[in-house]
Amino acid sequence: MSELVLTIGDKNLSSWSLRPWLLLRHAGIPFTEESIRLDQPETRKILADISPAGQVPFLKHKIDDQEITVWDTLAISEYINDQFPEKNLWPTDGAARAHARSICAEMHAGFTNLRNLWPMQFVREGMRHLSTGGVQRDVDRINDIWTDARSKFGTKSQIDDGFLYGTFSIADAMYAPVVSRLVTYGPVALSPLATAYRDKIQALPAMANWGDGAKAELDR
Ligand SMILES: N[C@@H](CCC(=O)N[C@@H](CS)C(=O)NCC(=O)O)C(=O)O
Repeated sequence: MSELVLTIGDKNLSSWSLRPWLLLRHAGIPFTEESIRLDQPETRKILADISPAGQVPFLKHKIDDQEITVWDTLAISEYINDQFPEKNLWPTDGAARAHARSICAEMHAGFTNLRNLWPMQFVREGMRHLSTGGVQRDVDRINDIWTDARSKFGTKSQIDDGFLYGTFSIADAMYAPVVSRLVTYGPVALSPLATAYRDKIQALPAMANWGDGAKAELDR
């Protein structure tokens, strides 16, 4: 018996939850989803009781009578990659993989202006926000990252499905919440390669599915 259980937060709000969820869903890896409502009076206590870091997302892998818990988005992504090597969730080319790991680390540790001033509101549209200097710097850096990855690796890979490194990878999942923010708070000027990449991710069936879930949660 082997079962993956991913615990996530509200789909409209929880950008960190979207990342491993999209990774599993788009890669076609079966998993069970559990959800905790954030920003409720009881949220802190529930998270403190069941989540190692008191946050979502976290993953439980039940294998027979053993249970492995993994938390924090990058660690969850690495664990999924280890468990399903045939999915090639890191690019197979060494230079592309080094680039992908670098931009994932950069996303994990940075972009605080974008995160704080443009919080993910997955199903809201047309929220026009002034681009303060800090947000514009983050958007410019993301534009450079996407353009660089697509021009140096994605467009040159043997199979180019339009993802950052050609085929779907952890890096695409890590940057998916940024796509949502650019749609919600845009428009912002991007290079032609970055624009095409944003539209590619926004059009993924898994993104639509997450949006349906977010709408259903808002209606409850
Ligand atoms: N470094 C963590 C960040 C996770 C995080 O910030 N989760 C937020 C939701 S998006 C959370 O659990 N907030 C609830 C809280 O902190 O009380 C990761 O990479 O997974």
